[in-house]
Amino acid sequence: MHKVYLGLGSNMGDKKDYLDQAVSLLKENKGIDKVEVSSYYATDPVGYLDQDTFLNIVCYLETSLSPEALLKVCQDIEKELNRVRLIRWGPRTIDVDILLYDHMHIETEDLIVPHKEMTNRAFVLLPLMELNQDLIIHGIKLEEYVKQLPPQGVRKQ
Ligand code: A4P
Ligand code: MG
Repeated sequence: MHKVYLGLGSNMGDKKDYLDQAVSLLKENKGIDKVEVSSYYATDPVGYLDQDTFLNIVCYLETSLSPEALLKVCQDIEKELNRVRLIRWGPRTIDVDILLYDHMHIETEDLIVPHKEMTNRAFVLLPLMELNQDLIIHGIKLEEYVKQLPPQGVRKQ
């Protein structure tokens, strides 16, 4: 079984419901064994700022799926929940990103793992800390990244 962390975010409509539906779809998947979910975090938008507050969570999975197959599962969930993507970093019903997959480093056209922005983003690192404080990313402890984060609007719900 592979140990995987996913980052989920929503900032349109009933955000909590979109996140919960995405978690249910992950739990229903035959290739996914165990799903643990962080608290919900209300977070100020990063990147494209003129948009509504996000609700973010991180999920821990144990899965037999390959990284590519898991990416397809994430993208199918986005499709099923009718994600509308008009602006890069813009509003979305649901975004499901692969953050970490075992200790693998992947760099293909479709998939970069660890997720390329995760170490700069409080809305990813704080829920991730909640699930596993001992993670090491690019040889650096998760808590070291957290210590160096600029103050960002991230409120545990
Ligand atoms: N891709 C590459 N690596 C990965 C990966 N590890 N996981 C590729 C998932 N996908 C990966 O992503 C574009 C392409 O990235 C995909 O085709 C996939 O093959 P996308 O999700 O289709 O497009 P996007 O979401 O508009 O772009 P991107 O770069 O994924 O955006 P981010 O980085 O996810 O940023 N602020 C707050 N507070 N909370 C948020 O959740 N999210 C974003 C989106 C911006 N600001 C935010 C939040
Ligand atoms: Mg994405």
